[in-house]
Amino acid sequence: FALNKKHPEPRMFSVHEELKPSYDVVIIGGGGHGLAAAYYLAREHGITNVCVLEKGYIGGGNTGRNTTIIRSNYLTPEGVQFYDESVRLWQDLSQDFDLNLFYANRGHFTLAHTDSALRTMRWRAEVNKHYGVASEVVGPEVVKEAAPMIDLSCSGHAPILGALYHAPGSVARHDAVAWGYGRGADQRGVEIHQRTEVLGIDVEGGRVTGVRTSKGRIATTKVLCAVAGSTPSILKMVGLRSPIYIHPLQAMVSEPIKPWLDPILVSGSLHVYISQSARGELVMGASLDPYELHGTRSTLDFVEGLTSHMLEMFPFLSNVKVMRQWAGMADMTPDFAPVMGKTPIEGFYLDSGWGTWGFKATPVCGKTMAHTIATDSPHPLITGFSLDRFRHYALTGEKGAASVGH
Ligand code: FAD
Ligand code: PYC
Repeated sequence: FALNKKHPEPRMFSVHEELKPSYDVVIIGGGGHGLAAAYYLAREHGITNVCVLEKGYIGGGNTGRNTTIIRSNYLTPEGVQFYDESVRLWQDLSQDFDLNLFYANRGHFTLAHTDSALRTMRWRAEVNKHYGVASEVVGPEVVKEAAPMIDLSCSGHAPILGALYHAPGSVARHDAVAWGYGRGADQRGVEIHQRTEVLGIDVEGGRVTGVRTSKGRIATTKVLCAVAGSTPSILKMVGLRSPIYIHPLQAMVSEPIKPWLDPILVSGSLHVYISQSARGELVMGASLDPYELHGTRSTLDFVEGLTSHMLEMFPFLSNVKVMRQWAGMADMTPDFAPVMGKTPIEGFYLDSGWGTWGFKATPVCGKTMAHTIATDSPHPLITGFSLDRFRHYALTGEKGAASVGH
C-alpha cells in the first residue's frame, strides 16, 4: 500500500514511518496474541494510543507456522473454561473482521493405542462434560466411520483401542487471523510498526518507564510482552526469571490431493497428527525436537520419523510428496499451561508460555490480556496461569491434553 499513493485506504493496515514519542500501551510482538490484545484494548476498552512493535512482519512467528488446530478438550478446569471461551470467540471472528478466516469445524479425534491412554481420554471427557464441552470416548468403529482410509491396526504396530472425540475441533487460516486482528486494530487507531525490534526496556523504581527500539525510544508506563519463542530474551531486559525454555516444533505439508480426510486426527502414541487443509494439502506434525534450541531450522530426521508413523496409519499415502517443512520456537512451561498476567514489575504484562498450544487461544488471550492491562487486574479466566504459581508450586498440569508428544 505504501507504494500506491493514489489509493485512499490501506488494504490491510496503515504504514507509519515514525514512532510517536510516547504511547499509553506498547505491545511487543506482532503475532496473533499481540495484535488481538491491541484489537480488544481499542474495541472493548477505548484505549487506542497503542503501538504494536514487530521485529519482522506480522504473523511471521509461530502464528504463521502452526498447524491451526482449535479445540477446548483440556484436562484442568482452568484450561477447559479458558479454551472453551476461545472456541466461542472463534465462531464469530470472520464476521467481526469482515474477513474470511476459513474457520472449518471438522471434529477432533485423539487416538488411544493403550489402556492407560484410554484412561486419560476418559478423564478428559468427564472434566470436559462437567464444563459443558462436547467430548466423549468412542470406539475404533467410530474412528473408522469418520476416517475410512485409516488402518485401525496401524500396520499391526499399535492398534487403535478407542479415541477421545471432540466435536468442536476446528481449523482456521492462521495468517488471516493476524491480518484480521491487525486490520481491526488499525481501523480503531492502533499503530502497527513492522521491522521494529525492541532492544531494551527501561524500568525505574520497579515500574516500566519506556521501551528502546531499533527506531528510537518510546516513553510508556504499560508494556505487554507477547513474543512466544523470544520470551526469555525480553525477560532478560527487565531482569525477570521464568521456567520457560525453548524447543523447536516442526511441521510439514504434502502436495495437494483430493479431499479424503474430514476430521483432525492426533495419535499420542505414534507422536503424529494430521488434518487436510481447504487446499487439499495434508498438514502434519509430530513431537517437539528433543533439545533446547533458539532456532527455526528443520531436519530430515523429522520428515523420516513422521512419515514412517503416518504410513502405519495410512499406508495408501506412500506415493504422496512432501511439499514444505518448517519449524517454530515453542516457549514451553513445566506444566504445559501458559504464563499470563501481571508480573513483579509494575506495568509489565506477560502473555507467554504458549509452547505448542497457543494458536487456538489467540482470541481469548487478546480479550483477557486487554482486560488485564486496561484494569491493571488479572482477568478471572487467567488467574490459574500466573507467573507466581511456580514460586508456590501450584502448577496447572495440562500435559495430558497437550496433543503433541514431548
Ligand atoms: P508469535 O506468532 O510467535 O508472535 C511473536 C512475535 O514477536 C513474532 O512475530 C516475533 O517476530 C516478535 N518478536 C520477538 N522478539 C521481538 C522483539 N525483540 N521485538 C519485536 N518483536 C519481537 N497451537 C495451537 O493451538 N494449535 C496448533 O495446531 C499448533 N500447532 C503448532 C505447530 C507448530 C509447528 C508450532 C511452532 C506451533 C504450534 N502451535 C499450535 C503453537 C502456536 O503457534 C503458538 O503458541 C502461537 O502462535 C503463539 O502466538 P504469539 O502471537 O504469542 O507468538
Ligand atoms: O494444541 O492441538 C494442539 C496442537 C496440535 C498440534 C500442535 N498443537
